[in-house]
Amino acid sequence: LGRSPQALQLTLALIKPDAVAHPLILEAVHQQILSNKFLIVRMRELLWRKEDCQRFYHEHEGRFFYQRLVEFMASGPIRAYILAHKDAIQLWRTLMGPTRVFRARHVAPDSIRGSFGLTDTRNTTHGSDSVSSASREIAAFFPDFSQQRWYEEEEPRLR
Ligand code: RTP
Ligand code: MG
Repeated sequence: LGRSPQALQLTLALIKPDAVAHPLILEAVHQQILSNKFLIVRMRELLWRKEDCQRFYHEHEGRFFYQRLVEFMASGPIRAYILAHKDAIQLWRTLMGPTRVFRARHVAPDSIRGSFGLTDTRNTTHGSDSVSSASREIAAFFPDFSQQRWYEEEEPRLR
């Protein structure tokens, strides 16, 4: 059964340590979430251990930036959100802008990374890149949250 075109989708958004450390940037990113009418389904702040980062970024193991990425993500508190919206995954990634800061500043200067990104690694936010990664990442950060129950019971009421 296909899902209706208005259906809400869940995504995982992270505000990375560079942005959580700066109150004005943290607030600006949070305001982007609100002004784009995302529903904040869950939110928490946490400090990752290096092993958590290694697991989360497993797919990048061996890349030249892996070590600094893992160290950066464990360097201070991060904020995790489960966000709901129509096409939430794509919408959040569009709002973030390109990964690389030079590109973000030129191609999407008003995007979150274009506005606040410091370097290619310290780039303010993360967003799930597919339905399957959203599901895996939501489960990693919010193990008590039942996505199936949300889609079956909450989504039809909120739509
Ligand atoms: P993300 O997973 O964080 O949403 O970002 P993405 O898909 O746009 O980027 P990806 O290629 O998956 O890389 C994951 C994170 O690794 C860091 N990175 N540093 N050249 C570098 O120094 C570099 N390249 C990537 C970034 O923090 C990126 O978000
Ligand atoms: Mg990625």
